[in-house]
Amino acid sequence: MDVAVVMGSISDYPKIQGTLDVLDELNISYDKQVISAHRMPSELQAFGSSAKHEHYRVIIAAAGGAAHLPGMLAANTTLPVIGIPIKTSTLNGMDSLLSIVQMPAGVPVATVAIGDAGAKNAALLAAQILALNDDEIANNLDDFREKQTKGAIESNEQL
Ligand code: RP5
Repeated sequence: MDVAVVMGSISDYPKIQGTLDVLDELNISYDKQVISAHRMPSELQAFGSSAKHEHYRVIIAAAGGAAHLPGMLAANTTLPVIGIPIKTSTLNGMDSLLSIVQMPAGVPVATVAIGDAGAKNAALLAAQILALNDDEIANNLDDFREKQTKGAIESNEQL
């Protein structure tokens, strides 16, 4: 699999559907699993440490609230980790965003926006990383951008 999609809770699953849809659209292979940083700390460490040997090339990690999952995965691997801050009901995802984005120097997490745009952009950013060494994904990305541009231009017809 090219991409590991990891979420902190099954409650995050519906909120990252956009990630999976974009990965499907670009024909990128992935698998998905729940690994809670706080409820499954040993599993988190084992997954992070073995991710490269499992031949993943990018990790997308979604978490909400005290969102330590992306950062702790990044601490256990040198694969690129993209963090999705889940929109929470209590603090609207600001808690998730700040937990994910404020990594200390030395352990980066590429953090996308809160909400649907972030979920989709996480997949697109993963695709752009993979496209550096994969012509099929590069072509699929070009098609995606072309379609997107065409859609934006054609939206003028609705005015
Ligand atoms: C985080 O806590 C998860 O990523 C989720 O967004 C949040 C709440 O989890 P649940 O209590 O719904 O399982 O670890």
